[in-house]
Amino acid sequence: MAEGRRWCMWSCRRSFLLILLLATVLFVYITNTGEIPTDWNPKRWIHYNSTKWLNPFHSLSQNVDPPNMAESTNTTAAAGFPPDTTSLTFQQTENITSTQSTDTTNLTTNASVAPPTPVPYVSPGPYLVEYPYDYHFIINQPQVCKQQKPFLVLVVPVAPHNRAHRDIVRNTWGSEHLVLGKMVNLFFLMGLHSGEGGEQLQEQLLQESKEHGDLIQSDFLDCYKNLTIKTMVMLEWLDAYCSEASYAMKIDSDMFLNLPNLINMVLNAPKTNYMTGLVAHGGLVLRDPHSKWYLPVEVYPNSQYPNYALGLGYVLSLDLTKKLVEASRHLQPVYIEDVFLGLCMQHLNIPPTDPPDWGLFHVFPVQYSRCAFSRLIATTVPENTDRVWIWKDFKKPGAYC
Ligand SMILES: *[C@@H]1O[C@H](CO)[C@@H](O)[C@H](O)[C@H]1NC(C)=O
Ligand SMILES: *[C@@H]1O[C@H](CO)[C@@H](O)[C@H](O)[C@H]1NC(C)=O
Ligand SMILES: *[C@@H]1O[C@H](CO)[C@@H](O)[C@H](O)[C@H]1NC(C)=O
Ligand SMILES: CC(=O)N[C@H]1CO[C@H](CO)[C@@H](O)[C@@H]1O
Repeated sequence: MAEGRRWCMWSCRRSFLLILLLATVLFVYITNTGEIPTDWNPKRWIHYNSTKWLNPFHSLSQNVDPPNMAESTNTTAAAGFPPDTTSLTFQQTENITSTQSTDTTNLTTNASVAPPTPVPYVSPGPYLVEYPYDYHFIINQPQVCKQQKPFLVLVVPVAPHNRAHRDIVRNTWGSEHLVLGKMVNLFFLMGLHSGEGGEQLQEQLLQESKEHGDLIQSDFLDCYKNLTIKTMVMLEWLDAYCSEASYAMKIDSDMFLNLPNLINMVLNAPKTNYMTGLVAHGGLVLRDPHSKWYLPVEVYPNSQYPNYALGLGYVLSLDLTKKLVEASRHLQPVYIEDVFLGLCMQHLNIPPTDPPDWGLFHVFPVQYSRCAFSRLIATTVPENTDRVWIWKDFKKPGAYC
């Protein structure tokens, strides 16, 4: 199957030039950049994300920047990819092309540049993902939105093996389907399990899907580095199967969500071109190769990202799904999913909207109290908190504050 995909990558994308371009880019990465760390450290994530979004409020940018963030002065107003970068890449491509045309057979012996035929798969390198690409849904719920006509669709990205997280969500905020008279549907989105025990897990997923009817699985490899693929596949799915809904929210499985407050917010929000959440203003591009969110200058030359909504929970009007998918075709698919959506929004010239109140979305865990949680929309919760207990306590009748 993998071979099939690789072959398809080759034949479907007719353009030999493109492959060569990717090969060049890969070559440049391999020679110029370090590995990014594969571990996943939530504390660093929180630190980094909070750094990004705190900047505008506390002018902390100079104090809390990780080291090595000082960046070239060459930042232009437009945060796209300046012509310089592109032309540089193309120059190299032409160079390889001409080498190839005069010396076809010997190109393959220089295997570090282009893999030998007939396995022409070319990795996009560590900072870009394989998107756009014709991924397919293996588990799908094509009828749910058509039949239930939700006002709001919740999509929770989750790893295939993470049944426990799904069950917690199903037993807490995911259990609410009619909120303030509005229909809400919940879906879990995943890719293919990577590693041992794939077949058995797949059986279990099919069973779970029969039981709950809320799983969506696409055939990309599910791993942290592929989150951008997950997000784009989510948008494609929403556009294909839930385009009649008014709003969608992407929310991580370890969050607490106050649905009535969310519904209240969107009932007073614009109906189109609307995206909100915890919007990072002037987020800095991390240039330390050891950072979890490192991006080399070659991939993104500006020192700041355009405004973007942090990935832990953001809301968008459904009209945006199609537009974002279209916009993504014009951009380099960087692996940092929320940043990539920010770049797509910038391409569309639609800035993300700040929430009506800064207390509504929290990236720092909020200590649980009925009063505090009654005033927010979404928050991370302290590690090792019993989220089912919180939920039960929160749903008890009585005054919140
Ligand atoms: C690549 O291009 C540069 C400048 O265009 C040229 O000097 C160099 O000889 C070329 N290399 C090859 C292998 O064609
Ligand atoms: C390929 O390289 C070999 C030596 O590595 C050489 O003998 C041969 O002539 C080259 N073929 C072409 C087409 O240049
Ligand atoms: C991301 O998914 C693609 C498509 O399934 C796969 O080829 C690639 O290896 C994955 N990336 C990683 C880092 O696993
Ligand atoms: C960079 C590199 O390895 N170039 C080699 C490509 O292959 C030709 C012929 O086999 C060699 O002469 C080059 O040195």
